[in-house]
Amino acid sequence: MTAPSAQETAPTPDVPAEQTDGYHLVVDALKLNDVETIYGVVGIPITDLARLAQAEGIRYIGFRHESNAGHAAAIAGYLTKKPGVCLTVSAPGFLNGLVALANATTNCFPMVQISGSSERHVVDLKQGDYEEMDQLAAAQQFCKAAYRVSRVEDIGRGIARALRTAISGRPGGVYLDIPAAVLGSIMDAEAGAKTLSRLVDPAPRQLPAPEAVDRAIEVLATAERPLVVLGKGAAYAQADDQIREFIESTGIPYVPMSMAKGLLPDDHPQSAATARSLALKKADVVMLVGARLNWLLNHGQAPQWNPDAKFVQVDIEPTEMDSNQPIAAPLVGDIESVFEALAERTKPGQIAAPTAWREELAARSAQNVAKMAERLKADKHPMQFMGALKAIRDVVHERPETYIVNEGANALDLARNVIDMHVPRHRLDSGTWGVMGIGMGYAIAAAVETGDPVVAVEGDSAFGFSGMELETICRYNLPVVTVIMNNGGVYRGDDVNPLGDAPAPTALMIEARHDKMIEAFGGKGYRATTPAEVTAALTEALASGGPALIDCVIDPSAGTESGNIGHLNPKGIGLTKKK
Ligand code: ADP
Ligand code: TPW
Ligand code: MG
Repeated sequence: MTAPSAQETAPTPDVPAEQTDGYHLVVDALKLNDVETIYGVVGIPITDLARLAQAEGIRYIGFRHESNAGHAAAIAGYLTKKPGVCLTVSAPGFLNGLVALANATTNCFPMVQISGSSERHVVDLKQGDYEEMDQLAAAQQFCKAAYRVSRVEDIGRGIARALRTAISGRPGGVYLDIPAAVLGSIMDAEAGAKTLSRLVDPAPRQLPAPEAVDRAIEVLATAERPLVVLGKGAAYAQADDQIREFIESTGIPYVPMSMAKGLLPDDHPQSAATARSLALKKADVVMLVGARLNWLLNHGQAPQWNPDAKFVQVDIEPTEMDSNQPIAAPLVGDIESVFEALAERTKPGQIAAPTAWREELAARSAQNVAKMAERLKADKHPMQFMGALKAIRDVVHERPETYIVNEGANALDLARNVIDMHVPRHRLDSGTWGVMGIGMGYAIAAAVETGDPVVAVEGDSAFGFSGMELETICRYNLPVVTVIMNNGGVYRGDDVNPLGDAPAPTALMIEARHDKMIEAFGGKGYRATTPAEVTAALTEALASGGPALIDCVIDPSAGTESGNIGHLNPKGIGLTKKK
């Protein structure tokens, strides 16, 4: 199909009442299944699809780059437990969105990427169509499932199937390919309406087997040093009360993974987050709840873990079991059902964390908290990460409904530790891949989906991956405050090229004024060189409720290479510091 003919097939107000077309069927199918928001970037062949969706009452949020629209859809899925929908154009737009689809799949977020595509018979013979690409084949390996709708009467089925696949079982990203010709195809309206269906029970509960529950109870009952690890699957499950009840009634200490922070408030007496190393090293029974034993948990291996630890794992995905360590008690099911079954089948007092263990962890926590307080007290000049982050922490502490989006290396690792969370699902970060570029997309979706304020704490490099979406934030006048930890580089800003004047690979412009960027779009820019200025700027920005950006000038020599995962760096030549 050539570009003009795609335009010609656009839905027009004069589609006769007794007829419908692919555009209308897509919108009708989405509405029928409660899709309220679409995140996307328009162009042939989906511009009119976006227009029609908007005209029919679906909120359309237009982005500047598809990766950001995709990240927004993915985190919307995480926050709402309903698939987030991203709309992209053919080939390049599709590929830009695919990064986010893959990232959503990796993080187990429910998302559907709907992409327009070129004419099948031209693509298949590689005749060189406008934005030609075999998108279905390309998408397969990067998502949970990929489908194509090849006939207008299959649109309803395709959308229902994509939404169910994204949300059921282990959530993930689903690709749905809709060729331009299918969007433009006409069919009888009454027959068309009959092709649509509303999903019944799209994410069915998955109950654990009673014997699996009893096995887990037995393992937990024998523990001397039990530990619960809460992952983002636990946060996603929205079984907050059941999880809290289990933890508090058993007294078992817990460690939250980064996006599970706030599931129970970070200052909960049973939180072992501040005694994490000791907890991992000594725990004899570890109960993983919606958390994979991947690199983020050192694969469950010594020396970080007790080599004799037994694992209980709660996960909806059976194939996750035994992936890294033998699982003594697999609990396959959805977290809410599993915790209900545990509550039902545990005898009073049967699982109880020994006091000695709880006290040991509490004592280590107290020590570490005191150490951290010392570090946070230091108000050095030029400003350090800690100074800026403490200021942010104290301001958002007053507003626990604030969403924190966070990416970078040092900017990520340090903010994760300093900014404590008190409400579930309010910390959104680089996740399983440690990906850069989620920042503005996550921030936009959090604001759009909830209406609550968002503070995006961004490394200066990390911010660059999605920075143009400042315009999107301003266009929709969203309550997003972007705070840049501007240390002038990837990891730090004082790396030099020993051989010449060209900037070092990790260098960024130390004098960059990110605050001026948002001013170009009518937002409020601030520049902060001291923690007091950060406090003042953030307080004012949050009170205003509008888009703002605070460029925090951080010591360029602050920060370590790769943040706290330097051990994953192959031996390299490292930094050459400025004399
Ligand atoms: P983290 O990075 O926070 O440790 P992961 O992303 O590694 O978390 O793990 C999330 C896990 O949660 C995945 O294995 C996924 O299958 C699981 N999961 C997601 N939703 C549910 C649910 N409703 N019930 C049970 N497990 C779930
Ligand atoms: C899509 C590699 C990991 S962290 C990072 C990069 C480029 C930026 C670190 O600098 P920043 O933070 O943000 O200024 P700070 O505070 O340490 O100075 N491309 C993608 N993802 C990743 N993870 C990278 C590259 C990387
Ligand atoms: Mg930096």
